[in-house]
Amino acid sequence: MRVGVPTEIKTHEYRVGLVPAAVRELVNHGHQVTVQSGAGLGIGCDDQSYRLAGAEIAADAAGVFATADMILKVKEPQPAEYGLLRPGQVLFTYLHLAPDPKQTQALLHSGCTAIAYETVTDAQGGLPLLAPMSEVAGRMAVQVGAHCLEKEQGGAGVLLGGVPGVMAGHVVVLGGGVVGANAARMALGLGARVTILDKSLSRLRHLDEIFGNRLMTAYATADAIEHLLPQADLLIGAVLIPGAAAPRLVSAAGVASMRPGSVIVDVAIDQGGCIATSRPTSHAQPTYVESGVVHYCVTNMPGAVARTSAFALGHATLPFVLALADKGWARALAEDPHLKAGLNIHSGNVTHEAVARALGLGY
Ligand code: PYR
Repeated sequence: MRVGVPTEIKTHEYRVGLVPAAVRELVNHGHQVTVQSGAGLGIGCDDQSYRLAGAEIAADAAGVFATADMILKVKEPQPAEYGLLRPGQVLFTYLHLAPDPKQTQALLHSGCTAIAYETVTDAQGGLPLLAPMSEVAGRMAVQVGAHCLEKEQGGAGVLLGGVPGVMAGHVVVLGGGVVGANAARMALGLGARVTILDKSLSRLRHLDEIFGNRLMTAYATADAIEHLLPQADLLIGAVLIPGAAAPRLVSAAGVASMRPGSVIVDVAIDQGGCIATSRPTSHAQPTYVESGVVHYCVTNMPGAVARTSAFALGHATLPFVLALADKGWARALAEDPHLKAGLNIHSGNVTHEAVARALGLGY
């Protein structure tokens, strides 16, 4: 199979769809890989490292898309890329279609077969291709949230870890999945007070066992959320319903009840956000202030730590990439229901139920 890897063009996105070690695996399996010149520079991998792994280098994106049977990317195609996709071509990348009707229409129109990393499943009920980036985003949420709490960033001037004689800051995490657990780990590591909310008691029990009584857990009712908002220095939105739009857990009035200079990091923004006042931002301008609260809602948070993220993502995608290349997409999906769960668009139709429902389309 001919596999193509274009340079990512979303604002300040430096990750790349294949690292050189993965190229080598594909080439060893008898596949041809074409990488756009400079695609790996953001993670410290130059064209020569891809050549040594067996890739051909194309001068531009058109040269990659024109010949590839399968395109491997990180982020959803940008408008400049829509016209480069063609009928029958496989696109394997993050898509996040639920809040994005414009991209959905473009992919339907292209005739491509689009498989979304974020809806591929595993036998444990997890999302193996989202998990590594959820780990990154959860850990980063505390790092960026701590930075936003500084006065220069519009924050209240709170040090999350506190100092002897001054109480530590309070981090409230909505959702105890992969993002939430990683955020809690980082916040506890900094010495913050941390409360995590979830609707699953078994998940709360699990988190309690892992973190012990340094972590406060709360069952996620509207009452509990309303009670905690005025106490939070940093609120982290970490909820996910696979493929679907994120549920709105905090209203505009809830945000207004937070203290001036407190901070929201809405990691769920990729799926539309779980806080009413969240709207997508980019690494170029990551924050805005609404109701006195600093909002950080970057849709590709892991792109800021591109090297760590590209390698972590690459380790997770490689077995699926090899299956798609070795067997062809139809047989690979037929033999693996978990990979099949990634199919979002085929032959001009939305093929994932939760995505179709979120977009108000028939399924
Ligand atoms: C990202 O890492 O950017 C995702 O879309 C999950």
